[in-house]
Amino acid sequence: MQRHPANPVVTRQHVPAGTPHLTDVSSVFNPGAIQFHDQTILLLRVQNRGRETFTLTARSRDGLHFTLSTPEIRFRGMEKLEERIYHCYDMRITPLEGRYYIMFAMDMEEGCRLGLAVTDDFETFEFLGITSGGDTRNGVLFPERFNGLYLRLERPNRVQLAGGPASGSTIILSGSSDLLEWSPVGEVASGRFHYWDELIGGGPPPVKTRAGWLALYHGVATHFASANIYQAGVMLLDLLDPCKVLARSRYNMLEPRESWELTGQVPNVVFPSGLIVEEYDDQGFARFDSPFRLYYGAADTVVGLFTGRVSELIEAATA
Ligand code: BMA
Repeated sequence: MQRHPANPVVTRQHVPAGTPHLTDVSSVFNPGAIQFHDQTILLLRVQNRGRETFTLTARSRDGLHFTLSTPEIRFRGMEKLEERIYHCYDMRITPLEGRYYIMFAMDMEEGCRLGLAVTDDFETFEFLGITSGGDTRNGVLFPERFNGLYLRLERPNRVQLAGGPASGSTIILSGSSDLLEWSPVGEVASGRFHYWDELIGGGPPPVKTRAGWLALYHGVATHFASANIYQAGVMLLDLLDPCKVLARSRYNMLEPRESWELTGQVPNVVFPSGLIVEEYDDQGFARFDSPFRLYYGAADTVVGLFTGRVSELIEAATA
């Protein structure tokens, strides 16, 4: 597995001029990613110099050269919410039953909630609702139902990072019959204190393989006093009962090393959020020899691309 030599593949320079509140932005990062017909689409988190957050669409035919569209995405129906919403961010795109669902974090007065939107064409987006009660983040929807139940990974915020935002050390599985009301099903995995993944959160939506669900995640090492180091790792979850962890990477598979991962708005961050697997078999399992593209946020400032084969992700989980 390797970083693409053309990294970082999306930066703030990609934002076209012309929209006043999107002029000379600070950062473009933590993208959701999907292959849509012959295009790779990214939903990017963009921050301007007012530290306001917007979601921009990026499109590419080769997965490398992206064109960004302005203005930002408008989630139809969100304007009807009475509560104040500060930021919507970290979009995860899941293809499910012929539509594309987007789960994202919403910073509100009482903490972080999970919002859900849906699109069929990546032109118009319908806001479906706030789908969590308590403070939670990193909501990641599975691409199919399990005995009629929709499932998602989420990461309740229970830990306060030193001088920083609320975070958490346990990924749980929740279930829903309508995608709107969710209740916990069980615990999936917790942080391993003293090691690379002390605090954890789900990454891109899980990918089905014959070895289990490939679930990339981020882990934060907090024990370096001045820095939280965000890294990426991978778990394999049981195909029928995703609460069961079959394997989990002892080593991170990607850590901040390049200058643009080590330096930026928030130093020492790689944040895996968009995974595209090229080839699936006719029963919907990702092929072991299929190439993958992982789009990730680096230092909360730019987007990186990491590539390899599905088999290498599985090896990383079992190493
Ligand atoms: C997490 C989230 C991510 C962000 C990371 C590093 O808590 O807010 O969106 O990339 O922190 O700042």
